[in-house]
Amino acid sequence: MAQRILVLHGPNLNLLGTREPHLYGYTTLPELNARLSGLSSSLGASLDAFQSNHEGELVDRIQAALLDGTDFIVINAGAYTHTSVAMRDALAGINIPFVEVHLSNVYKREAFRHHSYLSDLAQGVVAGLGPQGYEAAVRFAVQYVQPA
Ligand code: CA2
Repeated sequence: MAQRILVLHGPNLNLLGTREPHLYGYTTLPELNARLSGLSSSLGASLDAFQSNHEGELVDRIQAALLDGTDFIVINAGAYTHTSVAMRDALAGINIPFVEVHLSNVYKREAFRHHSYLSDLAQGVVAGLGPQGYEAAVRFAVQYVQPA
């Protein structure tokens, strides 16, 4: 069975590539998702991507991962990274391994971005590598789920 990877994008990431390119680059969200889908296919895995600006919808999608056979989650929770106990509880509750990704280097930015409610539950954290950070996370996911 092909491994199933879920990529979750939090609030405002639908604006990728259209605003603040100095922080988040020029790649749009559809372009990023297409790139990640192609990468996972080439590695023999399948990928589903979901973006929402609403905390409850993200919690619902995390819970749904329990039922849809998701093996690994790659998540950029956006600003909810720094605020959401609900997303933390959902990820802790489903017990599916995940990597936390940030496009920007949050440690070079405001102090409130230095704390994450997710990091201590994650297999790993990638920050500051732009879209390449997601690619690294997908490669890690495939290897983690099915070691060569
Ligand atoms: O660096 C990241 O990936 C962040 O998760 C992005 C969040 C921010 O709140 C985190 O601290 C770090 C913000 C996402 C906003 O995305 C936009 C993209 C384009 C234009 C405007 C916002």
